[in-house]
Amino acid sequence: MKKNRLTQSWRWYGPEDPVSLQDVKQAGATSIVSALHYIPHGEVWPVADIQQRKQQIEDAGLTWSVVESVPVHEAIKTRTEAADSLILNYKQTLRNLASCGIKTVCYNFMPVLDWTRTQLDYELKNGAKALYFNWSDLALFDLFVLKRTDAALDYPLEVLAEANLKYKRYTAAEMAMLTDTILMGIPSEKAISLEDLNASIAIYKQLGRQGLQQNLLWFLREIADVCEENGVKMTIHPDDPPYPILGLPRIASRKEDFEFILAGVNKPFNGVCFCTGSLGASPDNDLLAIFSVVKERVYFAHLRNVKRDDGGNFYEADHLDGDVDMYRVMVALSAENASRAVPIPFRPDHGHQMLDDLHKTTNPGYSAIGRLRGLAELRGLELGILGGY
Ligand code: DNO
Repeated sequence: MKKNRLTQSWRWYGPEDPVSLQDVKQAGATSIVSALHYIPHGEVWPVADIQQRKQQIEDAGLTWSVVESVPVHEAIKTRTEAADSLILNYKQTLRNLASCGIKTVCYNFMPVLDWTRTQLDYELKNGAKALYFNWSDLALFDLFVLKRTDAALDYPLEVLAEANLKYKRYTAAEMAMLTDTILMGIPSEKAISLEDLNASIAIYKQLGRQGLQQNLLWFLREIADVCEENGVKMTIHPDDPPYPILGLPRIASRKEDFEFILAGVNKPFNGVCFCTGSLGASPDNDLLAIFSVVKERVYFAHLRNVKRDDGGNFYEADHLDGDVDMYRVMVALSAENASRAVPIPFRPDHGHQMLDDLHKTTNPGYSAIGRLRGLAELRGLELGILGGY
């Protein structure tokens, strides 16, 4: 009997992506993870636009399996005035996607900033480049660029000392680069401004962690009917990195957070995107323990590795190297997948900028060759674990 394999997927930013759908085919993925990044957050995605993207993907012989992301507008996360009408828009977008047959949706509930790194070209010994997160660089930005009140209270003394040294040493260009990197978010969407970030930090301070948790539950309850009626599965992406930064609350970082989210709206549509790189950035997270509590609700996976140092800084390592035990993760994921009628899609999350891609302009983390390597390694790992086809 043929064994259940995970669906090999690939993030594609759309026609502007320097990695073409032909490249994706050559890498061996069969399904695409995509989003209509050009539509401003909060607006309804028209059926015609969804169909057009779907057609482009299908014309290349691929399928559109997951939407990553339908972004949750800040007004929903903070539940301010516009939230009620924005929820109506969100629901309409879900209906429209479902009417086109696209029913797995990834989203996050991270305040203001999506994933955060302090460097996008951290050079590894072999010359490849990786994404990097360094606490003293974050502190440097926080203290001297953002100038957040009481920021110094959030960092250990060694980190503050290092940040002060860097402040004396960094050139204006280096400071500007650091600022851009932190504010960037998704490459094809616009970066946030310092003013907006400061204003949002004040709003989230007011709201607090519990307030944000309640707003997530409110959001999930609001969309529950539409998801159930249309067979939509929502998958929350873990916080990246999985701890508070810049004074912003975090609610999807640890095992308890996921237990809270899944129990809070205990319905099958309420699922998780199991992102090993995000969760693995915290030494406190036991990934297999987290997987065991969420596994039935995992409808999407991001497989990536990280290498941490003693100070909690980390770079993105090769997919089969680093602090995440990818072998054990794959064993657990494959076992769960074996019981599924619909295989779980996974994508090699990020990849090093390497070989020819070092000379190209690529989306940070999303160049072709590093991900191709990651995908090849992961599919081989899976096949070995399954013991054949
Ligand atoms: C980073 C990605 C995230 C993810 C969103 C999901 O590379 O994994 O940006 O797409 O957080 O909403």
